[in-house]
Amino acid sequence: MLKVVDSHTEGEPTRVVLEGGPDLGSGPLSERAQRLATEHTDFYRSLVVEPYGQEAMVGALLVEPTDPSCVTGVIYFDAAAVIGMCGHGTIGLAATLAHLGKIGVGRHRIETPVGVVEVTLTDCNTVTVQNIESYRFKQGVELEVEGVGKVIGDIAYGGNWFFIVDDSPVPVLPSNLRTLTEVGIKVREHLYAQAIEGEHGGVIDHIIFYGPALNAHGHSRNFVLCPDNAYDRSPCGTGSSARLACLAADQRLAPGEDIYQESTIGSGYTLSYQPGHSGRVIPSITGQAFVTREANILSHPSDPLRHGVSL
Ligand code: PYC
Repeated sequence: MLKVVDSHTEGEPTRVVLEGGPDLGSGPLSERAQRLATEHTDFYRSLVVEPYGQEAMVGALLVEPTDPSCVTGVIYFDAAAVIGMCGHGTIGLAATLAHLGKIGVGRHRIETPVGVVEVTLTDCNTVTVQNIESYRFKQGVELEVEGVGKVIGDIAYGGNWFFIVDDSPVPVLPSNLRTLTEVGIKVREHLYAQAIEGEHGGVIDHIIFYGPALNAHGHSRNFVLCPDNAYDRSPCGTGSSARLACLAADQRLAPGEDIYQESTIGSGYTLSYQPGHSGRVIPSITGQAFVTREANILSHPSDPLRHGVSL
């Protein structure tokens, strides 16, 4: 039996696995994440897809940290991949740990496979994540995508790899969700077909399109395609980190300056950065999460759909 706590961060769901996960051994979290990805695919997938999970859900498996100054270690995954870091998931995790009485208002460190991040809990729902150092790898990469046309974007890292298109080929509006998703998938397939990668062969499995904000205080609105082809209901913490690195590199945003990033559904994050090493940035992402469910997941050996619906 698995003990989980579900939450949503600005509309994007997170499922924290407290107990009952597979034994991933000890050692660096990056190695344990690799073990989860290769040896326990059915386990992690089943938690975030129907009938046991839900669309867009990201899982957060709690593990023992190697760094004793951290309140926990965590490995994030969606239905298609184990991912390096997750911004909305970390906000959801902090709200979950507060709900369980494991952390209080103040600053706490959390270990992920890509490094230690810091969370500041302002109240039981409001969390600021100070993410790992983020950077732009390539600027103005021009693609000719079949059925879409010319698409120009930056390749940037914020804990995951992103292709960031400032000038969305499709208006970023909820009414265009289906088209945004289809075009995002085509862009990602084009990157794969052309072997266009992040640094050291990093797989670019997230695509972001930007358009004008719909609210007066918004900086811009984004659409984020995740590895499992679901779109992020929040503005994506790691994607926003990667974008901050691009804005900083282009001198379009000063250190310490706040912007409000709208998501596709109209929720949002307050974002800013401080300079990091070698032109990188240290992003801050502030948003709210609400715990929605405490549950025991029962997996029935006789249930043919216990590993999830797979079409
Ligand atoms: O918030 O970083 C994020 C994220 C990644 C995938 C879904 N959300």
